[in-house]
Amino acid sequence: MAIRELKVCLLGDTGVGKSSIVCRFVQDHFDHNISPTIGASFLTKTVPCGNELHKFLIWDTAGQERFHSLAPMYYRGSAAAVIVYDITKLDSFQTLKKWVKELKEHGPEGIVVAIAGNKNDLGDIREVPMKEAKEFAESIAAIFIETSARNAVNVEELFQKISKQIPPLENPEVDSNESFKLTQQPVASTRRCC
Ligand SMILES: Nc1nc2c(ncn2[C@@H]2O[C@H](COP(=O)(O)OP(=O)(O)O)[C@@H](O)[C@H]2O)c(=O)[nH]1
Ligand SMILES: [Mg+2]
Repeated sequence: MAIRELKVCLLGDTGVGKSSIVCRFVQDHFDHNISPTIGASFLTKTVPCGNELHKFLIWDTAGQERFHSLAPMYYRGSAAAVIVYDITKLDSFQTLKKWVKELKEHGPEGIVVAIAGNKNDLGDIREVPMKEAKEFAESIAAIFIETSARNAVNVEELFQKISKQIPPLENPEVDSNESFKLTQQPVASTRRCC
């Protein structure tokens, strides 16, 4: 079975749960006291998709404004971007819209965009209606899903949806689609395991 390496980056405000989503996906673990990401961290996970294996090379970025200028290093050459907001923080949904704009203007052509409304276990203090987020995602042809890294809700599904949206290789023997390969290793990164 052909293995395809797919670079994926996670973008979004600090505290929305990007690292927790990655941690849940890769290690099926949730850490209530997860430490803030500095720069970015890198993890991988391989999943089957049809006749292929998708090896996700996941760059989990730091959400702080001071790291924003590093973001292009992580979305450059990415097959997909997961933009995460916190359903209990309206501000984080506004930030998401800024990321969508930035990706549209500077991101790789054809990048798969997935919008993840995280912390859906906190529905009683929700600030972002699901309908509004879903309609926004539809308007930009993005994947939409609400997740809970804490309760392991829809995290696998998020990456499955991304996998399905990546067009299969015409010739699986040769991975010739350069835009989907990891072309450049960012220099400012820390390797952190959750
Ligand atoms: N209730 C709840 N808390 C979460 C969830 N995901 C993350 N958190 C918490 O939100 C805080 C920030 O998470 P973190 O993954 O560091 O966010 P990041 O800055 O976007 O990487 C931490 O206290 C997490 O425990 C979730 O799905 N539900
Ligand atoms: Mg983080």
